[in-house]
Amino acid sequence: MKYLTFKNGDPIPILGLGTWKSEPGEVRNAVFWALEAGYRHIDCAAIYQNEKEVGQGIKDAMLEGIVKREELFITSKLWNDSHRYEDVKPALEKTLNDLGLDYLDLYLIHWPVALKHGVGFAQNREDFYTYLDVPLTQTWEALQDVKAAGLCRHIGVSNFNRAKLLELIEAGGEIPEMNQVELHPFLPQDKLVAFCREHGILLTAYSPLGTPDSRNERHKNDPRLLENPVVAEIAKKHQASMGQILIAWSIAREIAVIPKSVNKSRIIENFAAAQIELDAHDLMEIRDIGISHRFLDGSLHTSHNSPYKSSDFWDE
Ligand code: NDP
Ligand code: 1BO
Repeated sequence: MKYLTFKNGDPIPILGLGTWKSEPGEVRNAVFWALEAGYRHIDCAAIYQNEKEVGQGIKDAMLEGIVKREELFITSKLWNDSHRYEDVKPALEKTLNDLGLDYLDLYLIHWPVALKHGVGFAQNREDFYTYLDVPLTQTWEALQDVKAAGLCRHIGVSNFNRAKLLELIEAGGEIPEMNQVELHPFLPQDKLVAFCREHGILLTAYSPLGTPDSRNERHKNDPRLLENPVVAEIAKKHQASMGQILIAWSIAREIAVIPKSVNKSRIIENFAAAQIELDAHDLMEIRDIGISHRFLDGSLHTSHNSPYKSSDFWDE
């Protein structure tokens, strides 16, 4: 397995398992199969409402001697309703309790959007805080403090654009160690990637397969990464699946990647993508793919009379 390296020298496995929309009832097995197959990096979040089952998969794998805690890299994310300083530590403690762990390897601010405590998804204007009510620097200070207290080893953010990252950098404390954002050939985000590299911020690519989800009617006309002819041609050349090429593309960019699957054979297939080396010609073909699309449209955070705009989290 390839690794990326944090500034203090700690490694993060470049390929991990995503768990969003992995239902309770299936995610325990997905995590267990992943650890059995060799994954050591699992991406979680409180809002996925499945951390207890993820924890069960981890626990069972440890009990069977498949993996030790110190070999694992577990990420979770602070939900939007716990951005106030006093809410951060209890939120992290709940996640740790649900996962059955005593520390996380990485804790991220999930979105630069604050909701009133106890609100899962906003239904009206009253459910939101603004940046004046809860500045991002307040939440970031709390993350630095839970790290200092030993509850997590590394801290970072998710869905942060350059302006929001700069706001934290200019506050003068610790620079975020990770930014987890949507990244795939339809959304390479070259400027954000360059900015993060300049500031020593690692990146994780979410929705690397284009989050294909036929259950979601609203997205039925989205372009499909897993049906793109350029990706298909490169897959044929490498005798690989299209999913593997998409995963290998992030790895070639030295960006961590967290494909989600609850299917045992796809979990194994995705893991094997770490062995695929794309060449310069493949990367050029993908660069010239000519389709630009963001799958996660962010409307969740900008609707219901929200004080937030998509420009609060995205540049391009
Ligand atoms: P992905 O791009 O990983 O796509 C997942 C979908 O692809 C599932 O429907 C899965 O189905 C299917 N799939 C998995 N492997 C293959 C394969 N080899 N070939 C064909 N289909 C495949 O989408 P996600 O949006 O889930 O992103 C991955 C992870 O990133 C999330 O699970 C989450 O952990 C994280 N994330 C973080 C966000 C954030 O705001 N920070 C936002 C979105 C995601 P099946 O399970 O049946 O295999
Ligand atoms: C609730 C949407 C965020 C996925 O990580």
